[in-house]
Amino acid sequence: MITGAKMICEALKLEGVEVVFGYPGGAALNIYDELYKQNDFKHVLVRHEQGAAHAADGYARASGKVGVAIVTSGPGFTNTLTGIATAYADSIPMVLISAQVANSLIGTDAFQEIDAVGMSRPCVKHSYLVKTIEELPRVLKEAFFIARSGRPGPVHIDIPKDITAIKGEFKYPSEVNMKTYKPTYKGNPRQIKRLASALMEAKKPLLYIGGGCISSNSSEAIRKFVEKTKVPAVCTLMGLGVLEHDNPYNLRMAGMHGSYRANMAMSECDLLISLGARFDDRITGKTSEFAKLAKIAHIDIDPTSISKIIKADFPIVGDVGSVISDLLDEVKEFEFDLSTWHSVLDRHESLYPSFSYEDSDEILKPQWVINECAKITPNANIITDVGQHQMWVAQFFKFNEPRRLSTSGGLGTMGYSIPAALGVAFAKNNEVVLNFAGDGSFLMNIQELMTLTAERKKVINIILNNAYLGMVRQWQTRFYNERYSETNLEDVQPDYEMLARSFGCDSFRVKSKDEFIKAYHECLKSPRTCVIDVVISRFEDVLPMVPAGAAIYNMILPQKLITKDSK
Ligand SMILES: Cc1ncc(C[n+]2csc(CCOP(=O)(O)OP(=O)(O)O)c2C)c(N)n1
Repeated sequence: MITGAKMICEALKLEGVEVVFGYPGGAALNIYDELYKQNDFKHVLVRHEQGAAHAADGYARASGKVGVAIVTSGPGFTNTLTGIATAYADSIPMVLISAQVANSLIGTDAFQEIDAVGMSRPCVKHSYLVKTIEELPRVLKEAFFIARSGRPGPVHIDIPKDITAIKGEFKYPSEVNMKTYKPTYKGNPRQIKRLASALMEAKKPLLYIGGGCISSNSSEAIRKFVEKTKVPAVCTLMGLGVLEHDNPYNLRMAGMHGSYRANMAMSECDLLISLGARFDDRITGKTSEFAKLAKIAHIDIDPTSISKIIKADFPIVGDVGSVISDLLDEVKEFEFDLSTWHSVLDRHESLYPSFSYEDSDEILKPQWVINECAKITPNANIITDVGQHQMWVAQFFKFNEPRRLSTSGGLGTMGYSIPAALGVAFAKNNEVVLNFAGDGSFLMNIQELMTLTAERKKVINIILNNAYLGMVRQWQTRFYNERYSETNLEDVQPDYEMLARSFGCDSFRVKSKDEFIKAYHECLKSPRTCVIDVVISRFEDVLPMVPAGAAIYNMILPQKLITKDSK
């Protein structure tokens, strides 16, 4: 017989958990007492519970394993909501354990009581309130299973304090048997055959690669498919890295800030095969104009996402890797001749290369900084925050592998990047971990710099500092007649160099190319977490841009095409 708190630790050990991010408090004291006594996994004390959830999320994205966070009741839990919603929006596997007031106090407005399950329900894949010690082992087992299987996502377990104190028998189930939850991994053979016939007839087929290709580890199967069939592919922000940057069939990112060629391919194709993507409005633009000439194949493990936004002609429920391999088997004897389609796409590319910007020697351009980092550290693990800098990284860093980019795509959560980078640093020991943030985003969870220092983890943080909430400023420039309402941060910024130093980081402020390169090399040599505050041009816009609600072929394009991203 062991206590509920001990059961939690035993379950985490049996699940192979290496690291847990958390923050203690009254209702969580029994759990924290048990954590103190064990050596099976590491607990990392973050400095804010939002950081715990984002760190677990970053760890999960980079490692492919389930991220775990533990927090106390009431405000401890509510502080994690943005983090679990962020993970939910991007289908990231996570188990969040929150402590709750004792069972006898639930419903009495007790100190630090909150209806945690009621609050988490809309933004988790599943949630549990544990009522008895007997059910605890099963709940823990199910939580990990649900988080990582099917379409992954966060699972929340709320555990009252008395349950963590009383003892029960600990028999950890070896299997999960839930009648109502059985993900389908194998695609329907009849539908796959139908799609294969359509593909062999298509003149302008196109793959549309989403984050599901990364969570299902399907990159290799997709690369094989592309190599054999020569079908070109566009990707979403979440699908970056599934194809190598320079793969000749990689048309790069599509959508609001996608390339001209990718968006025109979407608009002109006659068969669009969506792989683990969800037709987000940042991709489709005006839905009535989206891929109007195409038959749509929608392949996804989550049946509820199919035909949700755009009606599918070929709905296929299944694991992307498995379905695409089966599809390849059906067409592998066929000789595809897509040369006319490729020459159309090449023409688009020669008109507006993906991606381009106007460089300067007077003032640092963010695109140049990102390009330079890609040159110096091509294999870095990248984290971004949210804003213009995020889109520039997506456009200009060269992603050659899946799980190299951790970014909040679905929810667009500012404040994501420092804690997520902490999680990535745990997943990718001894590799370069590089975080790009804007000056606005960087302040939102800056306290986690302290955690990085305390844990002796190294992240290189680059602040692309335009002294604006840049992405909002861009919309104000273009759609609000330059009324910069509450976005100008000039003269009201902290001294980032001093601030970073106070957290124990190495820090630099740079204004020129030479200074940047020198500082970046210093950071690579340093054992500590580093911050480079990079003063960039203030009015740079992210282009191309599709105005909200417009068709994706209606892009605002760069005026002058001077510097293409360097190969
Ligand atoms: C938590 C949160 N609040 C507000 C927003 C809206 N928002 C999106 S981008 C942005 C500006 C980001 O500014 P900064 O971090 O300086 O990056 P930049 O766009 O300048 O690269 C804002 C306010 C958001 N995405 N998340």
